[in-house]
Amino acid sequence: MTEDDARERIAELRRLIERYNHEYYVLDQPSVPDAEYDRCMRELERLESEHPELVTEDSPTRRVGAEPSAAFGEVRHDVPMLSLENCFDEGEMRDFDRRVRERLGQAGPVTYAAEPKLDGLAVSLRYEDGHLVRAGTRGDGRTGEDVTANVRTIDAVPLRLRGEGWPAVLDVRGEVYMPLAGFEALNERARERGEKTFVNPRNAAAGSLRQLDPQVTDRRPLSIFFYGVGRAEGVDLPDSHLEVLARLRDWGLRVCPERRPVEGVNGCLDYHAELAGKRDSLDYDIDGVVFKVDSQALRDELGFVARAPRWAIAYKFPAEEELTRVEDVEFQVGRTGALTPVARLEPVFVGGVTVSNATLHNMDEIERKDVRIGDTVSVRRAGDVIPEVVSVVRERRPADARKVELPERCPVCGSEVIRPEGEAVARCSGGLYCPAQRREAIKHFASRRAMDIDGLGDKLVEQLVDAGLVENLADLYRLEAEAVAELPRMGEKSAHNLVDAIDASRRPTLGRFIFALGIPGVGEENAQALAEHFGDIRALARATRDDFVKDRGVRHVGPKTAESIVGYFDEHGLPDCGDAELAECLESLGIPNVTGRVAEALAERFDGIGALAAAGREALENRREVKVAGIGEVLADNIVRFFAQDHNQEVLEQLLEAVEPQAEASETAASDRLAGKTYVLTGSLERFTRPEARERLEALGARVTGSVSGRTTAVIAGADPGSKVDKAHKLGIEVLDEDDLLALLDGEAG
Ligand code: I6G
Repeated sequence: MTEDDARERIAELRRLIERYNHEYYVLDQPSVPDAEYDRCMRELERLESEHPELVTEDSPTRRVGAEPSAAFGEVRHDVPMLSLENCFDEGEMRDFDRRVRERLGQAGPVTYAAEPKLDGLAVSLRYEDGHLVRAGTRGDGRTGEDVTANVRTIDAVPLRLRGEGWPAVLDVRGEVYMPLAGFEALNERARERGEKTFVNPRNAAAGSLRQLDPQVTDRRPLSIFFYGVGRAEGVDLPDSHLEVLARLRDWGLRVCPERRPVEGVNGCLDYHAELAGKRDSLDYDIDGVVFKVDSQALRDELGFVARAPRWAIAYKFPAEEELTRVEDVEFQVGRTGALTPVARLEPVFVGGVTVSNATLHNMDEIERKDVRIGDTVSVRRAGDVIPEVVSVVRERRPADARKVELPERCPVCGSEVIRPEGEAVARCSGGLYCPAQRREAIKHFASRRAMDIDGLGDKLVEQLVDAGLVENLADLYRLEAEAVAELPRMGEKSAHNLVDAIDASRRPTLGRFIFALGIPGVGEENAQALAEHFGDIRALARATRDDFVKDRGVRHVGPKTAESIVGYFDEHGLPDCGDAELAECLESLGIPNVTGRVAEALAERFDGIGALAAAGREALENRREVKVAGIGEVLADNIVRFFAQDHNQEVLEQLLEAVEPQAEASETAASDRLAGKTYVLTGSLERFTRPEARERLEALGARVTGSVSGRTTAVIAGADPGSKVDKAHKLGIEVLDEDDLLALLDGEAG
């Protein structure tokens, strides 16, 4: 490519990229997929690196240009960045409007321009001859910090103005903010890396813009809305503020799509109410609405008072964050047994209501935020969201502030509280017994995919529990129609129907029954695997951890270490350890991979060097054998713990007096057309969930198992099937797809 060709192509690519940016950020209407944008960007980067003499400051590739600096320089605002008068209720809003009309001598309604007030950071950008030359924060209104290098990294900020007719010098004002989705993602990443999270999007935006290294800012998801002009040289702007904003948009400057003219104070109040309702669905935090007299001529008449214009006001929403004191921390038990710490607060008015409780989520959060009883904390309540403690004001911590301790016993039922290692959530182990979990346990038990008790929905379960007719699962089978008929909105017929439906559920498949018990973490597939493996509920209830997972070999000895140990003895024979302890001796031999902790583990396991030398690789290599498909350590612990609870055993025994789980396919099979056939389901199906497919096959008498063996009739594979299909191919077993499955169920194949 000649230099001229490169110049032409570079110019074309820059135009394209600027257009795509404009369509994406300003018009909200991208015309090409992201991949095409990326492709253009890469091509431009390549051409510019081949032709460095053609690089310009405002090329889209140069957003992150500057080196990190030691401090921010200063920016003087020729036209000061003013502040806004605030108001907080309808009365104050009406006062503002009255003052405006009185000053203007206008009896009729004034036209206002309404815009959301973003909770971000005010900035002023200067464009000279259409090029971005400078960006500063508000600072004290006259002098701010020079954040040009950082603002250039914000993709929504054009480095060059578009279109035509822009002023030779344009100072344009806007609010830099962090979209909520980007904020969540940023915090999620920080959490994953164990780094500090940002308290709210505003702090995140401010922290991101005030980075001395623009590369850091570049990685932060910032955006901007422009809301006004400070100075425009050489161009007459329209009289209407909203028309000015339309101009800004034409020049490629992003303006808020929620902006709108409103008539008089009633129009303002309607808009304010409307936006308050919309607030939670916006992708950015707002803290109120700004109303401005739309006409510049009228604004000029009104003028300024102190440092605020008389023609504008910010009508704030109730604050969503306030400070208060943590009086105590209590633990609530949720329907799944999870213990949630709740801060009891000195009542505080926040987000439009008085808040006296706020969630602390879990023990990890308490530790991360270091919340103590007695602390002054910032509490946030946004929209309908549950109030939460956001952060602690450490300077105000009293000397007698107390740490929060996780209780050892469930505050509701007194059962042991368990918090598996490495998990944030602590749970009550009371399961079927704990009143806090009872309702949900019963709802789950009755549900369609569990015992499938017709007509026993969530509402009815609530009624039965509230009336004291059902306290545990077994009570369902003791219900009498006469008592049920007494419930509100329940006639005799419905009561009989319910009792009949409960009766009809007395012979579930073992898999459904296990699933219905609601053992933490045991879903339908696991329940089925357990049913197939144990064949009997009492055998499952008696199982120990070793029946699910078994550790073989020696701790810390992986395959490589096992191999080097065996290799060492093959090569060197039996060394003489003398009087040395086995661990010490092993460590001194210099066997590759045998570190101190490996030597300790080997010494614990073997009586002497002779026994170790005689051990084969099998006896050394540490492997965790999972005996039931899908049941790893955590689930195994959950299962053993569930059945170890006296009260769960008691309910189970009572249940088994009424219910007879069936180890094989359900006796209610609609036909036995597929009797004797065994299928394995794998991958994701489009038209069924796996449990549904299993149910349909079982209804025709087929067995559905979790692993492929010589007895498998066929493997039915959906998308992304994994190793089961490979195994089927190896064993020469037929593999069917979803269409084949449909044909099978419809009776067209077998
Ligand atoms: O801080 C501000 C946020 C939003 C503003 C503002 C605004 O309009 C939507 N408008 C003015 C005139 C000022 N500050 C001074």
